[in-house]
Amino acid sequence: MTVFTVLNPATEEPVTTVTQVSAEETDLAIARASAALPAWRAVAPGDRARLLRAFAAVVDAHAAELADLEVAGSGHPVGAARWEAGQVRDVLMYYSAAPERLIGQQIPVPGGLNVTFHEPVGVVGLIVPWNFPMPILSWGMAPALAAGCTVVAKPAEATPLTAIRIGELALEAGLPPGVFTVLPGKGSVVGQRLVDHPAVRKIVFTGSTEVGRSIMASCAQQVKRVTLELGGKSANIIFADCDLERAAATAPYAVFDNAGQDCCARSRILVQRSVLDKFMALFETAVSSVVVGDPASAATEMGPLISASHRSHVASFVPSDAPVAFRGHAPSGPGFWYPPTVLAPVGPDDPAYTEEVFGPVVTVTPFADEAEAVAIANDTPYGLSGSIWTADVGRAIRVARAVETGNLSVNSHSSVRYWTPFGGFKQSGLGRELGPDAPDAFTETKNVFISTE
Ligand code: TAP
Repeated sequence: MTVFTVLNPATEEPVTTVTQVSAEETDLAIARASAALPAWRAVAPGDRARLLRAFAAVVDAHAAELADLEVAGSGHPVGAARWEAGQVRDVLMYYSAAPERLIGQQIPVPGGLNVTFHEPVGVVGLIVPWNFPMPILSWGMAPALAAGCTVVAKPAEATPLTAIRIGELALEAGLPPGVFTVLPGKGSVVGQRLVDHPAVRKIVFTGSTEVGRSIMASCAQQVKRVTLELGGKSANIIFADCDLERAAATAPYAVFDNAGQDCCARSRILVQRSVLDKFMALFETAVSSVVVGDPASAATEMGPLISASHRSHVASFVPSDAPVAFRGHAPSGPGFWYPPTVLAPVGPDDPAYTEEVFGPVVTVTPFADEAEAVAIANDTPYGLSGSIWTADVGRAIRVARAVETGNLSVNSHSSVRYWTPFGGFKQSGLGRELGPDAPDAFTETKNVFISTE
């Protein structure tokens, strides 16, 4: 039996221990999920909808408890953690409308008609990273359950607490046993078993591009369905004609949210050269104002990094001779703290400029014109997110169409909404989550001819 100690990233104190699931126990859970599938897919659509709404209500009733768990176990600021618990409720409510809307087609053909059905794909394996344990769990869980699939979820080893609790709340809400199961454990054990087990018909993976690539290769052995939400290195493109004060004031939150441990982090700021000096002055003021500290305090905007090893990884992008333009604050003493850090000017080969740091480190690069801004933004194997700041509507649309990325915002620093599609171009992923079509990704289309002769 392996036991994992969850540490509070803000204090380095143990929060609790979690017994990790073995490969054999994973097989048993998959067998229970397979056994639960026929009855779950047969639940009348309206009743499945009611159960998902009941699940949402139970999550809502425990939102404060879930948020406190995320503060203690993941170091998220309490304001963010409450929003994240609310997101689980909202995503469940949104997809509770889906069971009654899994609508097929009727296609006229000679001698009869064809009808299509959306059949649940089967048991879904959901593999979740440590950076947003609650929202990312819900993004896969809710549409899969709505589509009539059963779900076996593996939270990240470091942050299992909220997922375990949400698994308990599902039972409390009345979901039948085996329909939604949470298995804490290692990716190399539980995650790999979900990928390899033939009874698991689809994998929904969110995590690093490196692990995603190997999961895609393993899934290919069984032609297993897979959705991949992977890394990012997104650009925040600031044109001279924009509201520069607003662009600078929000730029810290575009990259330092969740201490930069955000796949959508706009970790490359591109600024039109004519306003570079003015932007840097405004940005320095904004960065120094970010409130970094005790995650349990309502005023805190940025907490610690997840672990000591991750802090070492982030720090490796800022060697002693790094071009640090300025830094924000971070507490000293216990906790995996790292201050918001701005690097400029950076060379095009600097790893902080080319690689996903997944921490509060951002680079600033000047550009001359629209064509150069687009070329720099696209000069990355990733394509997940990004922002464009300009007062010119035509340019906003031209640049939004030209940047090879899945989710963009214009004159805003955020682009993720559960009722709009989310996912990446290039090595940022495969497939889309969220939005109205998400349940379709958990179904197979069955086409049936009915003779009228
Ligand atoms: P990973 O190391 O890739 O881990 C993600 C999940 O996969 C964890 O649950 C992990 O388990 C599991 N895993 C590891 N090896 C596995 C294997 N061989 N088979 C099956 N599962 C395995 O990523 P991370 O460090 O947790 O998260 C950071 C990365 O996720 C960043 O690159 C970030 O950009 C990306 N991310 C992307 C998005 C979207 S939506 N595109 C959102 C959030 C994060 P363990 O915990 O045991 O390692």
